Amino acid sequence: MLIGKAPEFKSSDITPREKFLNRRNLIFGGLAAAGVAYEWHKKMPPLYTPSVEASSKLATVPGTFPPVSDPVTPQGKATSYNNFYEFGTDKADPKANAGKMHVRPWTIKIEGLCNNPKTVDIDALLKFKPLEDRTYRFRCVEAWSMIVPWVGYPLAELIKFADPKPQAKFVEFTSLADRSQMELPGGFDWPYKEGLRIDEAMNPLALLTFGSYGQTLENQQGAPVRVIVPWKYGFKSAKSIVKIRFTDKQPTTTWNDMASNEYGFYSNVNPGHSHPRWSQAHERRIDASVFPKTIATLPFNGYANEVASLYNGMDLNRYF
Ligand SMILES: Nc1nc2c(c(=O)[nH]1)N[C@H]1C(S)=C(S)[C@@H](COP(=O)(O)O)O[C@H]1N2
Ligand SMILES: [Mo]
Repeated sequence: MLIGKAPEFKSSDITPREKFLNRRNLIFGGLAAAGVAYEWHKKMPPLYTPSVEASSKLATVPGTFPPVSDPVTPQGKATSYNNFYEFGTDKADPKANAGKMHVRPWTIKIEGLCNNPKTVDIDALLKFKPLEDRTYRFRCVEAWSMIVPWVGYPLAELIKFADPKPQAKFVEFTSLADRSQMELPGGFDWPYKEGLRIDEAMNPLALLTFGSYGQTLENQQGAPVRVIVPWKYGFKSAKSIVKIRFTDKQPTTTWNDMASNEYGFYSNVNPGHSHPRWSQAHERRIDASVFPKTIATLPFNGYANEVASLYNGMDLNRYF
């Protein structure tokens, strides 16, 4: 299978960091001025290097979305304290280990109950719609939070392109699982899977995300493409996606499958509904320089105006 599989890793594929950065700056200077920087992949040979070296600027257009007044979490913090269990269960593991992952070439398979099933190349996907800067609150189920300027376009655009059939009610996301590039620790049923109801996925806040802080995602953040669903606990935001499938049944998802009493399918941020082992009423900001360090958690992570109507008539204690 071709999906998400990169060619064999050869040491000759590695571009020395200095050389690469210089070349990038050269190409970039001209392109950025012309406003076509997001097409940079076209101009460059494929590079199979760790993301720290491959991370590049992404040109964005102004978008409209609810502003966040809290200070943005420093980039170094948001990219060194991560959950990406494929690379290990410690918060420092993803940064230490995800450099091994090849993010080019990369394809995303669109399948299931849709009229336009297709395998799409990541660079085509990246250029499909203008990229926006979207600064979002992000709240992990483990009660920490950060504020990150993500770069992407609404997931709704990809769903419209896929053109789901009327029977399709859910969309399932599958992450890469490749033992040659990842640890894939035991005790999990890899690949990592997540899912949303289609109307949730179509909400303008749900972002198909290619970057953060104006640059392509670091591997540990889920390069080359992930989902960001800011009103839900972090685990709903699947990383390094290789497949999107439309289905009429609620898909099984990694954490819900592991412990359905602890991690619901919906997992909307809800300060009133405790996790069986801890309260969800507060969150610790991973940015140590902000005060206070612990703040009250908001319903739907502060996005109630935008998303609460999706759940009208639902008992959110039952469908947590
Ligand atoms: N494929 C995959 N996606 C994943 C995870 C993971 O382990 N594997 N962890 C989730 C969890 S629990 C959180 S909190 C966020 C973390 O995103 P961040 O590292 O960019 O903060 O990614 C989510 N997406
Ligand atoms: Mo999380």
